[in-house]
Amino acid sequence: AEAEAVPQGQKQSWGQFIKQLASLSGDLYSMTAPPFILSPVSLTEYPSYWCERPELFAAIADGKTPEDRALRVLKWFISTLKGQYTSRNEKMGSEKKPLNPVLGELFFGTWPDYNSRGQTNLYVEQVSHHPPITGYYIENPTKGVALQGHCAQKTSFSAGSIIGKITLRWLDRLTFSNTRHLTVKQVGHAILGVKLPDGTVEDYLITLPSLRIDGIFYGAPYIELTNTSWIASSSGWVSNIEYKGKGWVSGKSHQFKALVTPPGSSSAAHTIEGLWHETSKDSRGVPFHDVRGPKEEVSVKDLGEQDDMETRNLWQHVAKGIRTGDFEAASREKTKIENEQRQRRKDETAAGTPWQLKYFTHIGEDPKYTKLVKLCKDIPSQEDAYIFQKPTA
Ligand code: HCR
Repeated sequence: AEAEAVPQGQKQSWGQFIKQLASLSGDLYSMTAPPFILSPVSLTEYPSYWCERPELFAAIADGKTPEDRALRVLKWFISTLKGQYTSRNEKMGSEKKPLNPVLGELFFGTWPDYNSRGQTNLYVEQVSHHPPITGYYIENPTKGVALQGHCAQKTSFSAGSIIGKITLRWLDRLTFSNTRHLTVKQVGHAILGVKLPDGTVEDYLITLPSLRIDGIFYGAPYIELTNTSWIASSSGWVSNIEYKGKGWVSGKSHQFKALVTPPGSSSAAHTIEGLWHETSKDSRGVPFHDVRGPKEEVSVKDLGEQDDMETRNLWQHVAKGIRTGDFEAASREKTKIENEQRQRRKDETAAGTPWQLKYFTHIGEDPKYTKLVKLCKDIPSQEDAYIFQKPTA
């Protein structure tokens, strides 16, 4: 049963990949992985998961009170998790290793206006290659709702429990290896702005959950969310979301419990519990969110209309190789892109003209984060950010 999801010819390279993971130092994306685990999609496409239910994003603006809006923000946020963390399993059979974006890589998309919900626009730019950091901005100008954020990851490898290690010596390798997992701490945050009828803007700080990647030994990685994350509003309403997976013996995958607390209070006015990839209810049994129905994938321009730096254009030959199983072509095309990038960086250094980001500006401290983080517990008191601005020309 060992590593049963790994194709015959790739077991050795999967073993080497796991060994590399065990001595993980830094960048997971630049590690060489066997073809079966490669995704043809670049990480710059991932921010689209934030808006695959655009009607929930738009509906935040229809909230009549700060409490109503805080609940709508929570409902939209919880409803994004299924796409963010289980969609590769649904589409490709397991979690996959995304393409590692190049510096300045761009991804744009839209969700059309429909039933007066307004059009939603997505702008993504890879703001750093090493470490990989992705900046994103999602707006629904008609409704006055906008989300600005950035995301990086810190990854560590757990080699298994002590019991596991003892078992390794006297029993079989499987028992031991079963407990190995990757822990991915998401670095970064998002700020959601909601324009109110009086022209003022209500802000929400959104922090990101930690991930545990299990199933690695079997070659069938999948994600569970762990610890807690926060949504803190400038109105004073705060949601604390706790994530749990299947226990050692029982329990269900993808559980969450959210406590929604009014300004200045320490006791929750609402408790929402359920499974983030399915449904949840409040403490009176009233249904809260339901993501069992279809979602809307982002619409993207045809390849012919895309700029050289736009994700799907840039990676098209690599993606085709991965999709058609022509891994030699995929690897050749990937090397071409990487060499071209190395040369660009050398030329820039020689000319003293570093790469200029097009859509985002880095700031060392995000004032909105610094203000709203005071409503949260056990997270850094300040963070940097990437501020979106549309190019003028
Ligand atoms: C960790 C991960 C890359 C980062 C992906 C992030 C955190 C990116 C931001 C999105 O909003 C949410 C998101 C979802 C993904 O679950 C997460 C990826 C899962 C795997 C991937 C690793 C770099 C690849 C590991 C390689 C093998 C073991 C699968």
